[in-house]
Amino acid sequence: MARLDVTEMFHGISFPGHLHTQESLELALRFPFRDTDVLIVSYPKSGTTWLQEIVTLILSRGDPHLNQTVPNWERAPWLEQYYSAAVLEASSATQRIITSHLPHHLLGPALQGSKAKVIYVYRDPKDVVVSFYHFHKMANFLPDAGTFEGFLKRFLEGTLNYGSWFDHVKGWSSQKNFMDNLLHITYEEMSLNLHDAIGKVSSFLQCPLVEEEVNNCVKLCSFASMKNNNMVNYTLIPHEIMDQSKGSFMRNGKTGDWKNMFTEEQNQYFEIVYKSKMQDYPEFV
Ligand code: PPS
Repeated sequence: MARLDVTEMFHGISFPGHLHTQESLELALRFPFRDTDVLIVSYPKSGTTWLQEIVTLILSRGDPHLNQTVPNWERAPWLEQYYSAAVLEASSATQRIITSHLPHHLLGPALQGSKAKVIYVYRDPKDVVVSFYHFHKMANFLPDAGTFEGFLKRFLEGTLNYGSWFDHVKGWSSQKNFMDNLLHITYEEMSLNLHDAIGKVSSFLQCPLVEEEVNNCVKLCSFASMKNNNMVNYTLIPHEIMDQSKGSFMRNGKTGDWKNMFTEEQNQYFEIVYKSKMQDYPEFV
């Protein structure tokens, strides 16, 4: 499946046609979750791959075999992408790890009544937009990045692929008090203390680890370790699709990198839009 220049519009949100079809998106909305499933949900560039690695390793009790022999998109496929139905059907895992970038208003109904464990990861949106901008430059299945000024405008309008960051975060956050099986975690807390973040995820998954197992996870989930792991750094993807000569998928893995990209005017503009869109969500302001 190439379709590098195709965009699928689905419920008013654009998705890269290289990875999505109308049928795969429709199927995701009707997906029969199992109570044993673990679902990682995020807006792109928020720490998805990191969480895929953390969950894989927790469920393997720190054993590196799976995360170093099976690509992340096979052991934690994106539900809405065209290949996931086949991967999930072939899966023999007792506890499936599934990933999604879909907003809650689309995926929520399929989860209703399910005890699947959902982990929502989010990140400072200023770092998200910078990471997404660099990703657009090397991912040939995404539209041209253009200037950062224009890209930032499209991010704030919610017209980039995968839709509005604001709608995504608000939709999943609004479920905090309604879903027992939902954990929120931030990229920043994983950066600050990976050991404790892994502990938080392992308790949520009811998969307690001994100290040595946690330490193995910490080592294998470090930025340096993941950057060198071909099963997660996307170097298995052909250059025509992801051209890592233009920048690495594992780019710098830092918090606050937006300060190296935003001008003062862009920061002010961002703050104004952010405050107006998030005013009813005091935990974010
Ligand atoms: S995607 O395309 O949506 O799956 O991208 P996603 O995985 O959500 O986000 C990619 C960014 O996460 C960074 N990353 C990490 N940071 C710190 N530590 C570890 N272990 C790690 N793994 C991935 C990755 O470098 C991208 O961020 P930027 O800011 O571009 O470096």
